Amino acid sequence: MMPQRIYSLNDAPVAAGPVVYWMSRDQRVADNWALVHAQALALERRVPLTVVFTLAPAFLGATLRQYAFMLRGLVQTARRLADLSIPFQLLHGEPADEICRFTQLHHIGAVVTDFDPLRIKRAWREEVARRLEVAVIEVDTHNIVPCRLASAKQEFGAYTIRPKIQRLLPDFLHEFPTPIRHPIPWASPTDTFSIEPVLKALAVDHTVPEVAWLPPGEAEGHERLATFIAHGLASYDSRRNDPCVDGQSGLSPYLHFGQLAPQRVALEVRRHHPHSPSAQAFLEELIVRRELSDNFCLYNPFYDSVQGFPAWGVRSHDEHRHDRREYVYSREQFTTAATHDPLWNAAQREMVTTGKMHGYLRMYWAKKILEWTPTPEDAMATAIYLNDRYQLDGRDPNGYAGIAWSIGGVHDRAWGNRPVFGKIRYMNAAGCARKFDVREYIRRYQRDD
Ligand code: FAD
Ligand code: FO1
Repeated sequence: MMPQRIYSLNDAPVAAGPVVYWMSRDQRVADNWALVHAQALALERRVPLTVVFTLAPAFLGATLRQYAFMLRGLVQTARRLADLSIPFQLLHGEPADEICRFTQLHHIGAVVTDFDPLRIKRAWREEVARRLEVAVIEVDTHNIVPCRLASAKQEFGAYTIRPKIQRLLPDFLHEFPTPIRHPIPWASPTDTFSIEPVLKALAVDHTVPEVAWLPPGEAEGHERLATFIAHGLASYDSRRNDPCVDGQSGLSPYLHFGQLAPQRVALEVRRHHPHSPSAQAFLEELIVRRELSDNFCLYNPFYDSVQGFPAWGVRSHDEHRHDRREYVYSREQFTTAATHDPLWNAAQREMVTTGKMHGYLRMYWAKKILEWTPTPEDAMATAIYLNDRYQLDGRDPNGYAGIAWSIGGVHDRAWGNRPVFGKIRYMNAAGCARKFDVREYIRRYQRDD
C-alpha cells in the first residue's frame, strides 16, 4: 500500500545522485514509511542514502522543554541510523534554505520528506519543491490511513470520517518493512552532533524547563507502550477520564515527535487485546480522533483561528460578543494560574509543571478560557499560546483541533443557547465533579509556594 502514502510535491524527475530523507515529523528509524521509501529509491539506483533534520529557530513558540525532548530523541535516532550506515546530519537555520543548499552541495537526486498538515511545514515543503530541480516526495507515515486518501475534504466530525477510515484500515494496518544496512556508503565526512552545545546555543525560551518524568526517545516510547498495554489498556475505558489516576497511555509526546508510530501502537494493541471494549475505546482515540485532527488541519486553512469554526459556531459567537463576561483574565493571570477557579488553576499548574495536562481537563481548561476572555479571538490566541508553550505534545494538529472543538464547536454539534458560550458545548466544575474527585485533583496541584 506504499503508493497511496506517496505524494509528489513537484514534477521534477528522480535524478542521479544520492537520496536524502528530510526527517521532520516522524523522528524514528523503526516503522517509518518515509525512510523505507527513501532507501528503496537509493537501492534501486545503487546510490548513497542520508537523513537530515533541519533545526528551525523558535518553532511555533516551542521552548527548551520541547526542543530538549526532541533533540535527546534525535541523538538516539542518529545512533540507530549510524548502525545502518545511514548518516544523520543536523542542519541549522531556515529549513528550506538549508535543504536547498544541502541538495546542491551533495548533488542529491531526490528528496523524500514526511507528511505534516501544519501551515509552517507545508510552506517549508512547498518552497523546497519549487526551488529544486529534482524530485521532492512526501510520504505520509504519521497516519495509518494516509490523510489525503482517507478523505478529500474537511470532515464534519468523527462520525463522518470513522466509516471512511474503518473501510480502508484493513489495507493499511499491517506490519512495516524494516530498513537494512545501506550497502553504498555516504561519500563525504559527517560530524556527529553532541546535544549539550546545541541545547545551550538554542535561541529559545530557556525558562520553561525540561521535564524529568518522561524520558524521550524511540526505545523509551516502545517501553511506555509495552507498560501501557500490560497495565493500563484493560481499564482505559473506565479510567481515562479520571485525572486522579494514571489512566491515559502517556504516549502523546512520543507520537507528537514521531518517536513512536501510531501504526505500531495500533498493531501492538490489536495483537494483545484484539476484542476488549477498552482497546476499542483506545483505538477510537488513537486512530479516528487523531486522524480527524490531521484532516482538519490539512483542509481547513484557519485551523488555529475563529474563521476555522463551523458557520453555526461563528454565528453563535457573533450573537454573544457583547454578553457580559463575569470574569476577564489577562494572559499573565492565566499563565500564573491566578484565576478565581481552583480547578482551572490546578489544571494550568499540571501543564506548567509536568508538560502534560490530563486529556479530560484540557476540554474544561480551554472552555473556561472562552468564558473568561473578552472575545473568541482572544480565547483562541490565549489557549494556543499556553498549550504550545507548556505542553510536550503541543504544536500538533491534535492541539489545534482540540482547542477549536472546545472553543468553536469544530467536530461537535450545537447545544442550547447560553450567555457567552452561545451554542458551544458548556462545561463547568460541577460536571467535572460528577466524573472525578475534583478536590483530590486540586490538592495534587496546589500551589507549592
Ligand atoms: P490517550 O488517551 O492515551 O490517547 C492516546 C492517543 O490518542 C493520544 O496520544 C492521541 O494521539 C490520540 N488522542 C487521544 N485523545 C485525542 C483527541 N481528543 N484528539 C485527537 N487525538 C487524540 N493532543 C496532542 O497530542 N497535543 C495537543 O497539544 C493537544 N491539545 C489538546 C487541547 C485541547 C483543548 C483538547 C480538548 C485536546 C487536546 N489534545 C491534544 C488531545 C488529547 O487531549 C491528547 O492527545 C491526550 O490527552 C494525550 O495524552 P495520552 O497520549 O496519554 O492520551
Ligand atoms: N520539525 C523540524 O523539522 N525542525 C524543527 O526544528 C522542529 C522543532 C520543533 C519543536 C517543537 C515541536 O513540538 C516540534 C518541532 N518540529 C520541528 C516539528 C514536529 O516534529 C512536528 O512535525 C509538528 O510539530 C507536528 O505536526
